[in-house]
Amino acid sequence: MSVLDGIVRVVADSDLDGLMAAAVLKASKPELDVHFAHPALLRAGSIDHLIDRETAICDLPFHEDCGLYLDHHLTNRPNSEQQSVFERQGGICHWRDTPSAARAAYDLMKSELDLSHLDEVMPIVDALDSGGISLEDFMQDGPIIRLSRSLSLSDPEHMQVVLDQFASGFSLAEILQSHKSRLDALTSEREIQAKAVKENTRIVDRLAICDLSETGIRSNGYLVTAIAGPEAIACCVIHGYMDGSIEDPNHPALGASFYANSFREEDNPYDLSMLATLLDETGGGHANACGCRVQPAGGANRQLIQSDKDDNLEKWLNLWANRDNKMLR
Ligand SMILES: [Mn+2]
Repeated sequence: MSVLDGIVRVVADSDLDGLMAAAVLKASKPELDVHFAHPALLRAGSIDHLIDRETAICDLPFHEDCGLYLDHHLTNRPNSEQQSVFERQGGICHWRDTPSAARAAYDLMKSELDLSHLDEVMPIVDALDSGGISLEDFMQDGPIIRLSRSLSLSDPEHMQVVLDQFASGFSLAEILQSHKSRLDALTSEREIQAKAVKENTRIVDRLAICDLSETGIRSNGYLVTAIAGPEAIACCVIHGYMDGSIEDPNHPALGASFYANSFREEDNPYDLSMLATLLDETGGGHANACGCRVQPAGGANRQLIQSDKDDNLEKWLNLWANRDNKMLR
């Protein structure tokens, strides 16, 4: 008996954590068919056709029709009523308060099979997914950090290759070596990102706001907060395109990600997911890392216009201004 009995496919988030969680499952059951997605796609129902009792969902929002649910995001956790209905219908819920979904998958499977080839990479997956990377390691931009940056829905083939390598027992060194030229190119890409972040970031009321919309450049929170410095408690990164779509990885919808500045000495006391869910009911994630799509002002159901971004930003900043009353965890 395995928890994967009856599971034939996996839908996982398209970052290193989602990929590693899927790799852990695929190590146990190599014939699993793995699809990568992102939270907004799942919440919008765009991948409902992939989700039934034969599907495991990893590192993504809960879906009541799946067979195995594996995650660690607080805002994704099914409530006890949802969970008991799900379990009565045969679903397995493995939501754990772990630093990564990969860790939750690893803990679930470790008694079934030998996962020791992943022991070296797991602590780094945990750290990357939970703000545990030191400023020094981040600035170093080592090969694993670059590998994590190389993963994107716009290159699904690369994701499948890396997935298969981790699932089939390759060592971390072999995997990094096999992608050397791709990873080397990401060193210079980061210099371009850093320049764009420097040019487009302002600090308002201790929130670093980095607007990369319409540029095609993306940045994670680590880079923005490293550049903003300790004055910023958190950051808001705006990315994507006003006429973009959540369905198009090369022209994504206008969205915002919120990250705590994990390089500061004090822990962030605020629940940033309140910002991510303030205007977008499909927004969410962790208290320290979350995101949402920019919404039409006034909640209307229409195409975005130029002023919507500023409208959303103003509302986020209003809530942020009251953070000591409204956003403490
Ligand atoms: Mn995760």
